[in-house]
Amino acid sequence: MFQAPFSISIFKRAIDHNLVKVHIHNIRDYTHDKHHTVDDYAYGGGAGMVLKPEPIFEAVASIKSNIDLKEGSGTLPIILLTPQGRPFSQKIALELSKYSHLVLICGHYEGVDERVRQHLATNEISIGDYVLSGGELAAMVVVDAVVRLLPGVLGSEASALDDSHTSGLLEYPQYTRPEVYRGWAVPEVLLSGNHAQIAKWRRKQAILRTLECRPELLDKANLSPEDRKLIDGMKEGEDSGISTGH
Ligand code: 4H7
Repeated sequence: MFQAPFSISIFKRAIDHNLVKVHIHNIRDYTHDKHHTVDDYAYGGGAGMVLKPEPIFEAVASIKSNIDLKEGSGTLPIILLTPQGRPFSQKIALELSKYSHLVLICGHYEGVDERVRQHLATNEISIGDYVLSGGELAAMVVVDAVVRLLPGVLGSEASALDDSHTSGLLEYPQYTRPEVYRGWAVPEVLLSGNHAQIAKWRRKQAILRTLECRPELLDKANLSPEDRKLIDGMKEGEDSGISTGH
């Protein structure tokens, strides 16, 4: 399940250039019985199976023993992907990108013994308020968001800083050729070559879009007094032109 995403595009480049290493561990390899049992019935009854603590604790212990944490790099986050975790965000991605190593634990199809949560995991993260059949996709989402923040992974360092959610705003609209498609023209200003005007237009569009689609983001966004003025102007008039077409 992890092979495909990690073998293409940005990941492949990052891994090939030794900017990051991704190791996949199967908790079945940390069992001692003939059938490599990783789950068992839930105490108290009920339909679902529960992942046993031993293989997960042993897997993490083995992984830890192979990690050489450099002086000062401090702790090793052991992250459990779970619906009850801290809601994942760009801010958390940025925090995680500072660590030399991360361990992510994925429950698969079933729940995880509570002792893993309480005594092994150092963090719990949820990628959103929905249920997944396993933690793998959630782990890949977290790894993708973190890896693209690592130095050298994106083509230019500027790209990650420009991202939606880094600034606290949504991204401005983008256009490429043709100049007119089915009668829909690219905004004039983008063809003008006036970079100051273009930057201003983009800032305004990012704010408009955020106001329209995710107004709650504006409260936390890093905005200049000029931006604030712009927003107050947009909020006032009914015909402020707020429409992003959604
Ligand atoms: C840990 C505990 C993450 C992992 C329970 C994981 C959503 C998210 C999982 C579960 C996840 C998220 C077991 C809960 C199967 C759901 C049907 C894996 N789901 N599961 N149950 N939002 N599922 O980040």
